[in-house]
Amino acid sequence: MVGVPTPVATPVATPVETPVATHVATQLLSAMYGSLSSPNFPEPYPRHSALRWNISVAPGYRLRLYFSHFHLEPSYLCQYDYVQVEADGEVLALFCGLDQTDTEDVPSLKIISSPRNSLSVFFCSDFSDEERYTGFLAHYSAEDVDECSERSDEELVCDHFCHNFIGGYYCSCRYGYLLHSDNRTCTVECSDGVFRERSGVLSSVDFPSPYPKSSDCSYRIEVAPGFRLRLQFDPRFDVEDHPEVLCPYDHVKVLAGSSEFGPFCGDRAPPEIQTDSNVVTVFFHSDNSGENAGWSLQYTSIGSKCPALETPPNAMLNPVQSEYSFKDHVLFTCSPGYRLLKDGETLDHYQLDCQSDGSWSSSPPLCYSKRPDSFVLYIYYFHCSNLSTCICLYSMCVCAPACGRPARSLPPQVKRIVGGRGAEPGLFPWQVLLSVEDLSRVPEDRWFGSGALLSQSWVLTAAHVLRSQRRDTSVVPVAPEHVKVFLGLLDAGDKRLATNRSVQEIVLHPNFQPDNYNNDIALLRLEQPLDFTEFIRPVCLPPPHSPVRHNNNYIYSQFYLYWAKPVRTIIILLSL
Ligand SMILES: [Ca+2]
Ligand SMILES: [Ca+2]
Ligand SMILES: [Ca+2]
Repeated sequence: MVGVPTPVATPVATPVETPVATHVATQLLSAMYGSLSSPNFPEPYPRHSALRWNISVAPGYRLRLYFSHFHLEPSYLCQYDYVQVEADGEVLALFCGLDQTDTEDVPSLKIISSPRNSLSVFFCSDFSDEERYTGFLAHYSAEDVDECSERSDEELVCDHFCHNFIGGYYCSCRYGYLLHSDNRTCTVECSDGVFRERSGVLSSVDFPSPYPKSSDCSYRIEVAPGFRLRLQFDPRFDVEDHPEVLCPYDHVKVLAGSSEFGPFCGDRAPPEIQTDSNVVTVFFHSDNSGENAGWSLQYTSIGSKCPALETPPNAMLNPVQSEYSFKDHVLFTCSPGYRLLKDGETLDHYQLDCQSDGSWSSSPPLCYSKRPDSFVLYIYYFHCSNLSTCICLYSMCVCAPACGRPARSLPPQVKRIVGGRGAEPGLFPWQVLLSVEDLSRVPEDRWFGSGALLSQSWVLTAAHVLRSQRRDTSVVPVAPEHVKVFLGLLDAGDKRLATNRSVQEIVLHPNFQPDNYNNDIALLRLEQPLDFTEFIRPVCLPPPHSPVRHNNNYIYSQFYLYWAKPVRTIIILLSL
């Protein structure tokens, strides 16, 4: 073994060719000790001799050889007679003659040690002898190799503890480790357990002490759906690497959904990893060598954010936060004097949950006055984008172009109420022309009215426009099929370029009084929804609770619509 103190300093010897035409008698020796000698010993050895002893014992031993007698014909560089000791194809010693010279060696008291468990001795005599030479007598014995005190290459024989015994050795590991199947390295069981807390720390085993070898660890982090995991490595990062090849020995890998990060190795911590997943697996592989400190990381999870909530009129929400994320709840209650309405039911309170996908579990409820003639459906607006507005009717919300915005800005001389002045296209994109035509009556009923577009399907108009003409004061709407709606129209005399729609449903205010025009308000539902264009856009409803001038007093308006579930009718009330 390399580095073993050998009891003999073997001179550099040139392997000697076996004499030509001489038969080599080979003897195999496998006993743990024994002796060998030149032919006829102690009598002079014969000429033309060639003998080989191959000594081989069990692994875990090495062989020691020493000569108790040595008497061979001397010759320059041992060209005549000699003894050569070999092991593993290497010449360990070449001996000849009677005494040590500058060019020849004799065994004297030297002990030759084999590197491993075999040794070969070769004796050769040439065709002549000047004198009588008595040859040699040598002895060998097997001795244990202390593997624990010797190193193979740079590595210790055993990763943790080494136990030498005669003929072998074995390794054991510190508590908590397992001996790898290589019987040398100590590995760990590191793949069980799931991290379920919303944040935590995980690291290589024993961090920052060197991590175990020959290990494949996987760490699973699993938080509730709706959370996204973020990993931040400790700057003390040390995973065995290679200057040219990417992480061939040890590496960290992160798997998050379908995304993979890494492999990471070296002495620089990977950058922060923001995943889109609530389940992350960190894999760590180590090979059977090296001493590196390892890695540690902190993980955190962030819930999906829900859009900002606007408090509906007369409602209170709790808790009020600047932002809400997954698992947050908001409780709605109504101010005194108001009832909470949700999905057609009257409730004391209503809870919205911020869901895993970043949406609210429902639209906010409504609070309406306990007065019996109060509104039923409330159209409210909240921010959708810079260019559009979200309009919710009951719990159905759509993003629509922002209401009340002309396609072009109004010229300064034009007032909101235009007195006989021609308007440009797009200045009043919510303006609707209603054409009522009942040919079944005698005389035929035919008239025009105007309305304001509220949404893709709803038009606000006056009840007297859609009331069937009667002699009495009864209020009956005209048949929807007798009404035609024109939109994006500039000139009432030329409807060719206008968009038109049939009517599906007409709703007159139930308290419309034709004699004095009280509650002169009606709604009309289009058969097919509209696509908003430059010339077709909705008007704004008065925001709830905005001051409205009425009889020279400012009062608050409430303008609500409700899609009442069981009867599918729309009731509108403008309470002033
Ligand atoms: Ca000789
Ligand atoms: Ca041993
Ligand atoms: Ca390694």
